[in-house]
Amino acid sequence: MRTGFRKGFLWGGATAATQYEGGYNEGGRGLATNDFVTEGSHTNPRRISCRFPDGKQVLLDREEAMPEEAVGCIMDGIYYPSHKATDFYHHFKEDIRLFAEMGFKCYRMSISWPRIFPKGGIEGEEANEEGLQFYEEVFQECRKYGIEPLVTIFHFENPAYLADHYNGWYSRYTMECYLRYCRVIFQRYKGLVKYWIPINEINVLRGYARLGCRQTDATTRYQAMHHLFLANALATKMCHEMIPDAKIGCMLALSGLYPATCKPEDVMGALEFRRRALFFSDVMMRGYYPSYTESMLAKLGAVVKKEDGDDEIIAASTSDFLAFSYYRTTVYRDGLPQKTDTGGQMGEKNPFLPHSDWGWPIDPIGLRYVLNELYDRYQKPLWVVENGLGAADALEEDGSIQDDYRVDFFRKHILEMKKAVVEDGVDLLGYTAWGCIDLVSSGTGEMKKRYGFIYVDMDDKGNGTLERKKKKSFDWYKKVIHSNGEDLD
Ligand code: BGP
Repeated sequence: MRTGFRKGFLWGGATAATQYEGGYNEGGRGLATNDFVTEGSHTNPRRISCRFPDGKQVLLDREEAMPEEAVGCIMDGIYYPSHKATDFYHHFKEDIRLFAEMGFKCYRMSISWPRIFPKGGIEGEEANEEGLQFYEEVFQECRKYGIEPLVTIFHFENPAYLADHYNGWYSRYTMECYLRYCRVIFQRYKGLVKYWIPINEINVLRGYARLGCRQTDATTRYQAMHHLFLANALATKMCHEMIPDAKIGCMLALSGLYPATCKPEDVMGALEFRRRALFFSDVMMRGYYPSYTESMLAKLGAVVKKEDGDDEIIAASTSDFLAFSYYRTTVYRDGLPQKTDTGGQMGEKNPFLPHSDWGWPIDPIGLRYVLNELYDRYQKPLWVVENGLGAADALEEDGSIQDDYRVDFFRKHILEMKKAVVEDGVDLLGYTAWGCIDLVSSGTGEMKKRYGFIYVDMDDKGNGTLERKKKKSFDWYKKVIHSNGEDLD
């Protein structure tokens, strides 16, 4: 029996370009669909700005279909958080130095696809050398400190050109462009990056901003998912061929789910709702569409067209590991509308759990539950690549940030994760805390919803010096990593 986390356990933190990198119009970068997504808040949802051929500009709901003929646009007088984000683009050396000081063994980040191919990688388009150079320096900086990069290839950010001209992932052409992009980055970074994630949280992708698709109906979404499954399998194959010692894994938002009661309708309904998330890992980990696919798609009203040979492509290359984000659990009651958000599946309030400032239940035991659920189902290595507490941190008069609540959150989650490893025998590769440095919330567009061990001086409107400050949790996490998860006091 294990007594603790494995030697070489990959402790670290995670970020994504669209929430952290900034520099949206620098270094030859093209526009991303997320560059049209406005600021927002808990009560005021983020929107997408678009322009019609006659010049009229309109703000859309994120869940709304993009009207025919309209394209994404940047409107005057509106703040778009992705444009500057918390400016990793100009601070990466300083930030990676701080990660190294915490003792990170691993840093999960994403490459901005339109920074490599401004139009997404259409035929004849050349890769942007300045973009390639930028990430090369980032990875070299990580390596300098012995930090292993874990790279997400597509994290909520589509080249706007592909969304506007090809309807994003609804079209197989986007998949071809994505694979050209993969080939270029695998080739360029093969000596620097060993761990890859082709797609972030595939199960919560929808609409124009995250999927690049103009329509939001179920057929569009699941057709796009089919293309993503193919892209995942082909990228996995390519990665194995080009970088033989690499590991490449799928990634889902897999916060846990409980039935509200033992009423059989609640239990059965919860099982079906859970399948809407596990469907994705079932395909990518096992290499085939599961037996319940037809009835699930029929209920959703989705019709998916496959081409000859698609099933064989998916079967030939499955993921090496299953990475997932875990923020919370949710409760399913019969008849509840089935919804998801950035934290995963959403349902009824759990009366047994405390909740974060943003209303997400805090459930450390749920993490152990999900680790077991997934390991029992797939028997392949797991990786917790996002977990954390979004909280409104306060700057004390002396400039310090006393985030004891964050330490408490992590302590309890890491303890349960340890039980999953030691007592339940789950094979776990690593743990990267989400938003290890403050960044823009994907769900609400706020800065106020902070996750970091490192504070960044910036407000919801982008004002601030961008100065970095260590929070109280910084030294605590350093100790956790140094002791390989033994010292959690
Ligand atoms: C995950 C996303 C991240 C991150 C996180 C927290 O679903 O992969 O990009 O944002 O959720 O969510 P939020 O930013 O909405 O608090």
